[in-house]
Amino acid sequence: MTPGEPILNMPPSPTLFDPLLHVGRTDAESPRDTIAALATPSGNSALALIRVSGPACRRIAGQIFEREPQQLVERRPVYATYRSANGHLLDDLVWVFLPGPRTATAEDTLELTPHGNPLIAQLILEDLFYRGCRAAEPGEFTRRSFLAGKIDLTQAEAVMDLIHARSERALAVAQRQLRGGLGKVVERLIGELLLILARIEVYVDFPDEDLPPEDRQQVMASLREVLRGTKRLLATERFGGLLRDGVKTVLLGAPNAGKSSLLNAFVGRSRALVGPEPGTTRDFLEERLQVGPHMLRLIDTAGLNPLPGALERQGMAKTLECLIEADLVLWVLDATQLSTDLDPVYSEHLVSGKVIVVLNKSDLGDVTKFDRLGVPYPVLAVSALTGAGMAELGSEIVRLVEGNAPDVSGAEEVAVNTRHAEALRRTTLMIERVISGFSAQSVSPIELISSDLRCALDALGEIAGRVDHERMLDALFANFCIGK
Ligand SMILES: Nc1nc2c(ncn2[C@@H]2O[C@H](COP(=O)(O)OP(=O)(O)O)[C@@H](O)[C@H]2O)c(=O)[nH]1
Ligand SMILES: [Mg+2]
Repeated sequence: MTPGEPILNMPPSPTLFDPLLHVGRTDAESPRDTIAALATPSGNSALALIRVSGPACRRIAGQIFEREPQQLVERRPVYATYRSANGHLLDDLVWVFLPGPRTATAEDTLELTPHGNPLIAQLILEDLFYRGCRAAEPGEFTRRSFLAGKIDLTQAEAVMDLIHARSERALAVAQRQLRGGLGKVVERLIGELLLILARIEVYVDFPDEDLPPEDRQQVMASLREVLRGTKRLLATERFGGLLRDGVKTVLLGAPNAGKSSLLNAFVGRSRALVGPEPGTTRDFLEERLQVGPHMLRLIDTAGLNPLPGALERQGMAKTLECLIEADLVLWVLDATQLSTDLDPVYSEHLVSGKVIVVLNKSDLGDVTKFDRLGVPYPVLAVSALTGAGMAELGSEIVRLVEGNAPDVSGAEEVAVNTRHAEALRRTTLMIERVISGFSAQSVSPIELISSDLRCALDALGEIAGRVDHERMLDALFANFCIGK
């Protein structure tokens, strides 16, 4: 790389642009804004990425890199010097011009890769704004992708999930959703519902005719099938939460059992205070850590002292709150003074499938005799001090978390978020209403049934961001004739 004129010798940005040197939008361009933003975090790094999208990209790239807009190199990286509109050298960088519609936003796109200095990025952005771009709103590139029909809403959400995923498993599910995994499942359900609607809707226009019993049965069978589908999707909500928010894991136990030591052993450093006198931990503290393919939010709590002081009592109230919200409980027992006594206030929140009993201080006691603890949870002996048994504990945690994984195999594996779940609950409700409307005891008028079905379709359509299903309906109806 040939270093250009040093950045620091440039005049400060307010005086950088000569107002007489105006280069605005040309009339030929469509009224749609061309947006620009830094796509990488603002900070010092080897490189930064600036994205520009919109109709002015070609003109602006032509101006900056001094080429005829029609003769821009397309889809290939070009190394060049970036000069601002008033002739200042801003950086040597690589740029790529991607003509629409074969781009993420379907618009002409320009990507610039300057050196990763926030000052350079800022100067380049100011120059781009001066040349007619405006600052992109948060998520605006993805939004344009969605509006252009390049991705559905679930894929737009998956972009966010992918960026924020903190575990391998969360990444894998986000990747699948980004590839349209969830969208496809939802589309299939929509397709089935549309067929049902088409089948019964013809009778709305012919009130004298009634749905023949064999059609009625088929419709019922299809409805039940769709209902199974929506319920299967809904069942993935909990796992979706574990992936997106992390597995809220609470260390519970008597004072001195070694809860704080376990937290430290997990995170591999001295995070929590540890001490021989009971009641060291008064407040709870949380650490995020990776266990296998999952992200755990491990919470150390105040010990459960049967005779607490005032401050300890407050700490224990917090422990109870954490316990109630926990996805997973590590119930820590001291192997040298074994007791599974637990105040019912706490024990009532111990649910099989989300509790592991951790026999700590196995380096001091004979753990073989503790097979007979008589608790309905898996029991593992560990030593926070020596690290013995910690790997096994990790595996057991992963096994329990995976126990929540939805039972849908392979390519269909998806995990819905709260927005999807809310729409799915409405869909389920509507389909259940339709099914009972069809049942022998309470036959609803066909108009009512069809309107409920449309509500179910709308709710499902919301998941993918599809609001208008009329067109698809038209196409479908065209293939139907009365009596079929
Ligand atoms: N020998 C041995 N001592 C431990 C072990 N884990 C914790 N301790 C000790 O037990 C005491 C209480 O530990 P701490 O983590 O503060 O317990 P907490 O009150 O449950 O948070 C400290 O003196 C620790 O050093 C262990 O696995 N082996
Ligand atoms: Mg402690």
